[in-house]
Amino acid sequence: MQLGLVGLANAGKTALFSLITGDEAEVAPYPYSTVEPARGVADVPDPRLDAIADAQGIPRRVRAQVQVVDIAGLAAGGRESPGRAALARLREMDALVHVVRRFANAQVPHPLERIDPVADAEAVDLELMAADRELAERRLERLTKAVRGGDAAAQSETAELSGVVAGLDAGVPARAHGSAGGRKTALEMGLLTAKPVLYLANVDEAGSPPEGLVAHAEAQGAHAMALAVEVERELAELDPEEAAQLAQELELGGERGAEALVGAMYRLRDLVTFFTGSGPPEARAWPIPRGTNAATAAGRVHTDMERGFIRAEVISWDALVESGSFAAARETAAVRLEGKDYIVQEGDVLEIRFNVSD
Ligand SMILES: Nc1nc2c(ncn2[C@@H]2O[C@H](COP(=O)(O)OP(=O)(O)O)[C@@H](O)[C@H]2O)c(=O)[nH]1
Ligand SMILES: [Mg+2]
Repeated sequence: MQLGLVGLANAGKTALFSLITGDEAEVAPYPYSTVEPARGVADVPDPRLDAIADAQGIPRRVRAQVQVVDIAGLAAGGRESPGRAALARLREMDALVHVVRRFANAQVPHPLERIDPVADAEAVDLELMAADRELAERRLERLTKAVRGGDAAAQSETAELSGVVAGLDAGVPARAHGSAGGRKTALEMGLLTAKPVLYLANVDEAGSPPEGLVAHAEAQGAHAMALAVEVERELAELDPEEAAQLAQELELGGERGAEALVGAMYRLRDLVTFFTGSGPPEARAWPIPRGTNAATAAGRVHTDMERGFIRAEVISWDALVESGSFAAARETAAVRLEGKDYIVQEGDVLEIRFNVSD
């Protein structure tokens, strides 16, 4: 999964990038402190994976990963339109995190000299919608010839896309478009406002996202969360125990930092996690779309496993931890045998039986 960070200058995108990837990128109070897009990888923390590995004495744990891209040159705040290169990179993303400033800091200039999360979110969304409109218009133009020639697919795409464009003109992001067909067309052609988005209010200290921002997100079927990025960055410097204690004093809550963000992204993309690791050498977490069957899930691990899929031994992670080992769980009949059509559930541990003869 590739996650793109968007937002006004100085909203805290690069700060968030370093927090979740652990990479030190240049965080500075200037517009365009980000010159080149920074790419990083965020490990998805998952205590269940550690529990599975600990219970069975498995030394190696492989966490799921999310690619994060901090893209420069986008949405200067209405004074300049976003660069083409930045837009093209954004189109490759699976989902967006829209960072909105909610922190007060006189040393950090705001490009529009205000602290107004909703207005900021709207300003950036407007630019993204304008960019989408341009791309959609170009696509429609390219379709005209085929439409006149009677090409049915081109005709239906044109109808769907025209609807999306009319919505954009009325200030409706493609993800909030009324027709499912239109949303699908928009997503497939990489329209930015069709992508799943998480609005992240970058706050001074613990708190909820501003109500207005929550409403702005919900109007599009999206979500909003709050994160004190700078505080989290300071906590990340401390050793885990100190950090946990300080977090408690600051009332930052249970889910924090990268964990909170990644958790929200998983809910946004409707992903579930299954595990492999019925014994050494490694236990591994695998994110898949909810509703994926066992054969397709096996294919994530190895194409041979899907091709030669026979069946899967399945146990929920907590039952496995309780049993202490896959072998013990088999004896108590806690392990089920499932076929290729079994829908993999959140927290399942899978041992895949497969056979490829050639
Ligand atoms: N007080 C405060 N300052 C922040 C916070 N997040 C970022 N900053 C500061 O704001 C400035 C710009 O942040 P940066 O991540 O470079 O913004 P970007 O332009 O969106 O990438 C930096 O000086 C950060 O230290 C925050 O939560 N609180
Ligand atoms: Mg930056």
